[in-house]
Amino acid sequence: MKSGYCDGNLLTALREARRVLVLTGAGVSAESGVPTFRDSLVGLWERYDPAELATPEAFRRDGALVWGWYEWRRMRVMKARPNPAHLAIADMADRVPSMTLVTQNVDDLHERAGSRNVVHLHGNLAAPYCERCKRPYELPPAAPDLPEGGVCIEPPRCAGCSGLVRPGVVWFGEDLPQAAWQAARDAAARADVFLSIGTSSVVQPAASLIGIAVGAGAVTIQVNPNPTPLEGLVSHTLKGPAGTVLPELLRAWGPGARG
Ligand code: BJW
Ligand code: ZN
Repeated sequence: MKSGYCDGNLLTALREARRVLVLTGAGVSAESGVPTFRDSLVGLWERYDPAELATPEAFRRDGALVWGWYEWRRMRVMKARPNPAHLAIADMADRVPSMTLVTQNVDDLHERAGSRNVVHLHGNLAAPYCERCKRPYELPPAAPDLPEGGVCIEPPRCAGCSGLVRPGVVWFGEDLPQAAWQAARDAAARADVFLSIGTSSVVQPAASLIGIAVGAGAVTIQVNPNPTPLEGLVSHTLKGPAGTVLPELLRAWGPGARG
């Protein structure tokens, strides 16, 4: 085995896998310049208070503050590009008979890298909707131009019922989209390989998916430059940035049975 990151058992598990679940978090988009939440110094929650910005109560209290902050985040994503980690994950789908990509990310960088049928557990910055009647709101095509952290912007009103339009993300205390959560749980229960990439694995219920996979006998792999609570649980830890580790893993994997 030549790869510095992978051992033979791991590569055998990948090459023989029939159903793979890839769970991604903010770390996968970090190398595209999209900030994570909990990394020291650079994480969003180091600089901004989630209780003031990422709860339904915060939106009710100060909708303009919350909408402006999410517009700034949306602008950053629109200006970002997929990185080698997103591309490697898209490539992986061609190497296994069945792969489910479940993301906690609210950006569209997986889709822009070529991944299809991405399961978004925490919604999407580009899919705001009316908080009253749930009607989707169509955003203007141009990226907003906002300073760091955004500015207060009154949220738009729904064309159907005049209710307030809210960001299309899942805030603390809110339920996950039912269909996405069901699809993720089903994929975890069926997976023979589970890859957890770029997530701190502290936010529930997403962090519970790996337990379902372990219970079903899956080989588990974590890709992260930093320690997480999964350290003692996973079968393999690949320590390093996803944009380096994943292309390396694919090179070691080779073309795979499906060419
Ligand atoms: C790299 C890298 C590189 C860096 N390469 N890696 C049970 C117990 C305790 C609490 C709860 C519980 N059940 C529910 C809760 C409450 C809450 C929760 O989990 N809180 C915990 C924080 C304690 N969960 C909820 O409220 C959820 N709702 C729910 O469960 O409803 C029912 C219910 C409600 C209340 C009580 C009980 C049940 C909803 C959670 C919604 C999460 N929303 C957010 C914000 C989305 C909108 C937005 O974008 O603003 O989602 S929070 C934030 O965290 C965001 C992320 O998707 C999520 C996960 O973060 P992620 O992706 O892991 O990022 P980081 O920053 O944490 O980690 C990045 C990692 O990357 C790090 O490890 C780095 O090392 C690594 N990294 N560079 C690879 N280059
Ligand atoms: Zn409405």
